[in-house]
Amino acid sequence: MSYETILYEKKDKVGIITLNRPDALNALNSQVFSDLYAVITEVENDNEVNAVIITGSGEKAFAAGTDIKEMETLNCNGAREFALGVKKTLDKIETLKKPVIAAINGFALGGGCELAMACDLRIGSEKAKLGQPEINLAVIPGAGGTQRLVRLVGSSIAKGILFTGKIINAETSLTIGLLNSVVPPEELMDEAMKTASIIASKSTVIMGLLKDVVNTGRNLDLPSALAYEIEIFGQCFATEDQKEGFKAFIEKRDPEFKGE
Ligand code: DAK
Repeated sequence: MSYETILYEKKDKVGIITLNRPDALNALNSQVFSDLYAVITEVENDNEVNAVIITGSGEKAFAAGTDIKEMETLNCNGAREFALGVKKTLDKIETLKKPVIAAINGFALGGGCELAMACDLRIGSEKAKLGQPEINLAVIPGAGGTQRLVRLVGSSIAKGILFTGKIINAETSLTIGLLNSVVPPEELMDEAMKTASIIASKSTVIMGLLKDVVNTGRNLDLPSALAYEIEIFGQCFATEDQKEGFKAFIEKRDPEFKGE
């Protein structure tokens, strides 16, 4: 299927989504969110895709924010409606049973940073620039920026970023844990593909459970999260892949997972 504002290709069990509005620094308008929702649904139903990379087209930006020109005319109700559409898409990415990697090639600001934070891993080029500059526009982040950022880097550092609206570079983003790794720009997609391929080679059914346990547990108190982990650990033993994984280890061979 083809999409209006994004490009989508499949390579070795990895789905690569490219935000494709380079003239607007890949600003995220409602069509982008709608296209993203549709492509993630396509990935969800595609047994040939085990991991996803999201990146931006052009040399400057992953996404320089939600589309300010589109948002300018919104009233209160319109803003809430827009926010619900955005939330639906970011929730879809976060709850997708397949890991999603943001390959951040440049600006990831506002909604762009929020999109990256809804992904599971964030790999940045040395040119990546991240931030939540909404305060400069006299709005607050509306797509998880006040919540996911706090969970990722802690409330003190998050408040520094949110309250000043300052853009932070790749090195600082790595230091505070907002990025998982940083590589030269020309190596970004290779690095993202390398990580995605490792992930894609694992058992898809167990990977889905693993992502869910981490995400669900983050929203629970520790005793409940640990109890949930034990429950899902038990469920692993009801899968064919668990049996294959253990058998392959004992027989000193590579496992052949079926995702069952
Ligand atoms: N929206 C629309 N167009 C944008 C844009 C954006 N966020 N960012 C850049 N562009 C457009 C510019 O208008 C320009 O278009 P033309 O003038 O050529 O037509 C083109 O992209 C190139 O941008 P610049 O000429 O400005 O490029 P520079 O290299 O000089 O500057 C920059 C790059 C990234 C520093 C600058 O473009 C900039 O400051 N951009 C805005 C960054 C920003 O403030 N981002 C946060 C946006 S607010 C919500 C959900 C989410 C949010 C809020 C609510 N709900 C669900 C309710 C989030 C809000 C945001 O993300």
